[in-house]
Amino acid sequence: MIKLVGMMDSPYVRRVAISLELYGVEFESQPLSVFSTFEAFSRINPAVKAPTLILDSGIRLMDSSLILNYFEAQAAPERRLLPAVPDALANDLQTLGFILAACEKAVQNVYEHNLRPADKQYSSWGERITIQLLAACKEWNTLLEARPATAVPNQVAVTSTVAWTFIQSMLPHVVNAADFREIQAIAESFESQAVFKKYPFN
Ligand SMILES: N[C@@H](CCC(=O)N[C@@H](CS)C(=O)NCC(=O)O)C(=O)O
Repeated sequence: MIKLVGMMDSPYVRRVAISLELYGVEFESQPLSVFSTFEAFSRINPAVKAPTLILDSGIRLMDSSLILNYFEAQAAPERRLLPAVPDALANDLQTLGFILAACEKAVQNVYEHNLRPADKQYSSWGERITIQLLAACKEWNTLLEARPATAVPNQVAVTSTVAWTFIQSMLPHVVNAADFREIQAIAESFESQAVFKKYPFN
């Protein structure tokens, strides 16, 4: 059975889990932490990156977008989470790019403040990642406003929802939900769906 290694407090692990469920791919979740279970994780993947996905063949895939590329490529047309038409695909990939940039800057912000001792923090780096995070959220919100509303999850909806839940759980003092109403509304509506509740942020 396919194994997904990593915890659901990672937006990257969570986007893979929810997407696999939507693709109809069975998998076993192995909730190892890249921090508290570093040694055990490193025995599975010496690079200690979550998510790591182990195929039945033993091949180890990492990076959520690469993992999702693999499953999107073999999904039945009605299960695909990205559009097939190039212009629509480019549009969705643009939106995903801003969401993932925001996510990366949010993770860097959390690491900077939670992992580095206060006297070792580098303020101009902290300011830079906050500027980048807020700028990416602005583009993300604007791009979502331009999309037709849908209750059917696609990759933009999945990634937007898990990224926003992560950001609002970890950095509500940095990213004010009231400034990004479209992202907030989409996250609220999808978090109430069963597939998102099956893999809660924790
Ligand atoms: N671009 C990667 C980012 C994955 C990532 O940074 N995961 C974090 C957990 S949220 C991690 O592995 N952190 C440990 C580390 O970077 O050392 C993806 O999409 O999977």
